[in-house]
Amino acid sequence: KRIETTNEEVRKLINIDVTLNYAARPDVRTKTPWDAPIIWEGMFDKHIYDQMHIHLKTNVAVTVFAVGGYLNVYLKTFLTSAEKYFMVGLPVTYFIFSDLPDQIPYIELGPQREIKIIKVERHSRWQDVSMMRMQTISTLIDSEIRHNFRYIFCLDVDQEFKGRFGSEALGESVAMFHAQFYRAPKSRYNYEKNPKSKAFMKTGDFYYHAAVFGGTWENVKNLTDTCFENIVADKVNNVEAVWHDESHLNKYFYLHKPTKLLSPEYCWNEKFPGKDIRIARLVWSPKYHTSLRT
Ligand code: 2GW
Ligand code: MN
Repeated sequence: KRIETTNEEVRKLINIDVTLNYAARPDVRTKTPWDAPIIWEGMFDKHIYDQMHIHLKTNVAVTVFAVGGYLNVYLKTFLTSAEKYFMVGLPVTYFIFSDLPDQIPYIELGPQREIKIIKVERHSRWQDVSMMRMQTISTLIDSEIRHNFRYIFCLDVDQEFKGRFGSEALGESVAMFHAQFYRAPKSRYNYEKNPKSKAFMKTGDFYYHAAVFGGTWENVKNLTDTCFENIVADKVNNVEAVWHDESHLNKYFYLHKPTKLLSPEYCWNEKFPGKDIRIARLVWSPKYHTSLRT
């Protein structure tokens, strides 16, 4: 088990992000107005990041939900591709939440990598499957992650890794640009427009994708608790944000600025024209809505 205080101090002393080369990508936005880096291919030295994180004994918890039909359709591709590209060289534990734990496929894992399976109930509404993840993740942080891990990434299962998604993506509080909106005017963002919802916002910084978020366990704990409280308050008031947990996540990141942003390389839709995208690291898997959303 790691010693939290020591690691905390080390983390503050060594800020690897000072090695980022912002000038390497004059073609895209590489910093937010509050000076958080936006990570693009060409800006970072992967060896510096990996060596530093190995030295710091960094480990990463991943949470992923595979409930109902999503288990058979997406989980195997997600896991096998993650083993090839996600935080290779670092200890990673996948926490897989499923209502069908017996049906989770066998996957060969690399050294220092493990899978933990947690049974969850299947909510009858798919909107609740998605939204209730916030509560489930928060509970897992309390019971397990805070004692054993420094970082956590919370990921949708309907995605496939196709390129390095490495330690350069780790940070205190990490948000993901939504591939569909990163070049769009703010007026097109899917912010919640109903003032009765806790997710309501008139303006914001960017539009974030809930398929990828992460950070230190402390920050993700605060995020999942806040989003879940707001989701419950909406239920009490009989309203539901149009984009569910993603609407609440966007409100959270507007009020609590992320310290690192991932360019759309880190969650890309290969059907979009990718003029700025030199490498697709994680891509959206196809949707089968008519058969799965029932
Ligand atoms: C979700 C919607 C419709 C039918 C099924 C499900 C479903 C989702 C399911 O049957 N089983 C399941 O395990 N899930 C989990 O919830 C799974 O991990 C999946 O990746 C995640 C979010 O659902 P998904 O991927 O179908 O939603 P997207 O790709 O449209 O995602 C965005 O919007 C969602 C809210 O509507 C979430 O915020 C999500 O994080 C966003 O990427
Ligand atoms: Mn998804």
